[in-house]
Amino acid sequence: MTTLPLSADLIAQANAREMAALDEDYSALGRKLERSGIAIDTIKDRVAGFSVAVPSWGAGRGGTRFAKFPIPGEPTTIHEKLEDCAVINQLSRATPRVSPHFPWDKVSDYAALREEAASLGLGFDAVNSNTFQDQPGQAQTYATGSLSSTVEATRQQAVEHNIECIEIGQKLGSRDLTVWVGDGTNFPGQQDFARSLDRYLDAAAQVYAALPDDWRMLLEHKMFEPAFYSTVISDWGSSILAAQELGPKAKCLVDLGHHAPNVNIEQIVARLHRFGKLGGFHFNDSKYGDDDLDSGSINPHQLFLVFNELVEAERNPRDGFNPAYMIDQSHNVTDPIESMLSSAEAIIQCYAKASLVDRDALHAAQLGNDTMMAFQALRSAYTIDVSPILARARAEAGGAIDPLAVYRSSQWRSRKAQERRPAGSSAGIV
Ligand SMILES: [Mn+2]
Repeated sequence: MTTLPLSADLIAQANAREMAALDEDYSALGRKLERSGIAIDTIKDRVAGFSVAVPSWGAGRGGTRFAKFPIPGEPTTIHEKLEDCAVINQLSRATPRVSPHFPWDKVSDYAALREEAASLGLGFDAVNSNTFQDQPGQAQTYATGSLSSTVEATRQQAVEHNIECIEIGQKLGSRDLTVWVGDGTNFPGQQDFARSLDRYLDAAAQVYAALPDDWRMLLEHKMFEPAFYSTVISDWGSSILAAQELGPKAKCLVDLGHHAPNVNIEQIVARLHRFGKLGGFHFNDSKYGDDDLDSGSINPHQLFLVFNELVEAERNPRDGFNPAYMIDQSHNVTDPIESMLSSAEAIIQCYAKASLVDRDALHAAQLGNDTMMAFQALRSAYTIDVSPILARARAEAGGAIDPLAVYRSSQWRSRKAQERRPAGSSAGIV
């Protein structure tokens, strides 16, 4: 039995007020698209079939190295986080899965947690391991790294933690393990580049060996931070080499913020797909580095270009193209529910726009070296306002035409502020 957190009547009443305007906008856009030979309902159906996972930790306020500023009513337990994730999904109908993180989301009974999520209309997505922080009572420190540490007992501890995450994930219905390690160096000469990678590969192979047949191991690369001179899995090159060495169940995960500024991420997407190694995405945006800003808030055009490659990839699948999509952001100054509603909208808009690209015209222009018309094939899709398509898909699925307005009118956060214990204000990147 599913019990969603917000009143269905509240959503229905708000939608009733918006419906006439939406009908008008949807019809007008439908006529415009029809002139280009596109049936708007086929795009709406694609939008309705698209979903993106939200991270459990994203439901809480994030922070920087300097501070975290909690808000009243912020969730502090996995149970409260699931409740907030259910609000996001109820309004957006686009985020039906939660990506958990261990040990942050540890509970004693995972079968019960799975049922609790299901009762809120949620399932679980990729499981994330954590070998970049020390936990109370932990035998070995990760100060020397984890899967690549020179200390054998530390590597072993990291391997065992990842295997435990797989076991938990099996109980939760997950099928992916995402592995990001903070391993790296801050000084030239601190570690040997080749031997560090050897140790990582050897330890990662032990985790890989524990994967069930239908699981994937998603390797997340990151150029810097917390290590600032070198990182063991620093870029997509290191990632794909490691994934190729580990085996077919190892894939690469692209976090949009984990690259040098101005890197052509859409080309990386195409490269990884070409070799059957594109396994997943962490959506966010950035201005300077791994800022973890809201998806599409800084560079929505880049997000569109990434989706353009993903739609191309969908048309030319290799090795079971089925990337795990997740939002990975740090909500430092907004209500996390509002940020994730807004981000899901930005992500799906780019997916819808990429779906509108006239691929025959694009490919013909590319083959004919007609640079301007190739560019215009992308530009004309990018400039279309697809928001009526998203709103219609949401409303038909029981979500809100205007999710932010309904969320505000629900007074969810202030009601939760009466019930939930206050969150701590410790610093910390999430
Ligand atoms: Mn990430």
